[in-house]
Amino acid sequence: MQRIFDEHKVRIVKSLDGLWNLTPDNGSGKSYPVFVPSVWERIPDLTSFRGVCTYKRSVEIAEPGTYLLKFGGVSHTADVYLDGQFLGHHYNAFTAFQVLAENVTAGSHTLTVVADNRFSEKSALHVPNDYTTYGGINRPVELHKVEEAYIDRMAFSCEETGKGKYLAHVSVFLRALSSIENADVLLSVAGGTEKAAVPALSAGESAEIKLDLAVRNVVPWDVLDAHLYDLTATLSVNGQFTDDLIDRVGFRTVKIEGERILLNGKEVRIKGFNRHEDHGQFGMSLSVDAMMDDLQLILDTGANSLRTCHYPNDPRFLDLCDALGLLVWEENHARQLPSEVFRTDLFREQCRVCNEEMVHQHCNHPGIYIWGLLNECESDTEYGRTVYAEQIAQLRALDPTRPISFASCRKFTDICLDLVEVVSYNIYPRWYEDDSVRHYTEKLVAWMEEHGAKTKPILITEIGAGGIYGYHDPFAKPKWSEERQAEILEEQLTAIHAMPRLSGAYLWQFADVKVADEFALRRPKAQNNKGIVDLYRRPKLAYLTVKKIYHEI
Ligand code: ADA
Repeated sequence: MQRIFDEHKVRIVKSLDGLWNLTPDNGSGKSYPVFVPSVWERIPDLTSFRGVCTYKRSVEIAEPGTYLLKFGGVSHTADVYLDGQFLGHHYNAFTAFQVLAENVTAGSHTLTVVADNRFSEKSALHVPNDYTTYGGINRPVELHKVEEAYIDRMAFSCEETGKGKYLAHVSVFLRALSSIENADVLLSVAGGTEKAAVPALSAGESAEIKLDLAVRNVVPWDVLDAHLYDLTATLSVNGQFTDDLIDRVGFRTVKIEGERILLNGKEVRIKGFNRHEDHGQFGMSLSVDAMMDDLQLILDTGANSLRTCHYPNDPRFLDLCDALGLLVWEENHARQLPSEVFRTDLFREQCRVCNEEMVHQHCNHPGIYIWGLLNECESDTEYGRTVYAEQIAQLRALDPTRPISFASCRKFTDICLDLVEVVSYNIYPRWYEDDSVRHYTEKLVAWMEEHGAKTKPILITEIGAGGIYGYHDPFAKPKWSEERQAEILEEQLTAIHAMPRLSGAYLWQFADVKVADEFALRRPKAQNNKGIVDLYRRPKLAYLTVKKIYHEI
């Protein structure tokens, strides 16, 4: 399943997760049984295979007709075929996509997915980086039977109209596969229902049906106090229910008021972690229970928020954050891209698509309170400003209900801070810069105030230090020892959370992650060792340091 709850009761959905056959294009002539979803690096022969693999499985169709094949993610490029017929292409491991198969006969069919995780001139977002681009069908696969028209997605937002009272604004996006008339959409959420007529549509046409729905006696969604409601849209044609879509929403309001971020009118102070989708055993394809294990640890430390560094996350992880009341900074797929990549039309197009998929697919998650973009890219040049402005405008148009920010590393040179509602910086005093945390941060904040951050909230989106699991030296406490990491994090978090001008910080980072070979010389064991737990979630000394401080704040 692509969510932690059923998205359909009317539509017939079948999971295609399970055993597939995988053939790497490496001249070995070998094939392997493989469980989907997973990364192919878990196959011993393919632990470091960067290339093309072909996945195949048979699909039994009982009812002839039209089907959607929905992929939660394929890393990092996919070409999909049914019985050899090309159905569609997608780039980017971190966003979902679907392909349409029409006139499918009853019987057995062969589904083929060609996955490619190579770095090349065709890939501007998946590049050698301080995290790993794995290979494979990394998120769940589903087969959906659709009729003459179907509900493609919904967009939900709400405004508070009184205690426990909200006005829900919902857009239901439909696609017609053949002409329809005499159709309507029935919407229900939190005990309210509303119906709207659907205009006659011809084959291939789409429609956005807007509905407003007043609800009462609603319990708001709040930090660490989650209350979720099923949002259900049902499509009927000629009086017959033909399709539906269920999402889970929370009633909450996010506002920026001067230097403060407000959730339901109360100030938010972030005690967060950066978390990559990476695990020593699962690679980027964590099972939901492994995701929940991470969140149990994160809740245990007293944290209240996660930053999805540096790409859109698995919707099932976002569902868990919604259910646990964890705030999420979700961001598009970009990390410190070199100019020769950043300054290409391919990069701008691949980012544009990623932004649209991220917002369309994730805008209903109540936990997401802010959209981030372009981590540590070129926000200190005129060209960079053009790109930031273009993408901020795109995100604002896609979702006017959430603030936007970007994590800058351009200390004292950034020229884009005026473009966003929340100003954010990644800083590493005591690790990369040997300066006192308080002095370093106060100096930078003073500069920010003069360069676009005045009267805006400021977040520290990264702060941390490295520590190699199991490396101890309590006397010298050299860098990379667990003792030194704990000591630095103590100074960092204590100083940051003693500065009322800041709205909080995201520690870099929750868990160690594997990095690309190109980064290995700067990363012991070819890992980014700044986690408070290692690849396998074994806690370092710093874990207890963070837990003590987060519970005291
Ligand atoms: C940057 C980057 C992170 C990570 C970090 C580090 O801030 O945004 O992805 O690479 O540096 O560990 O140095």
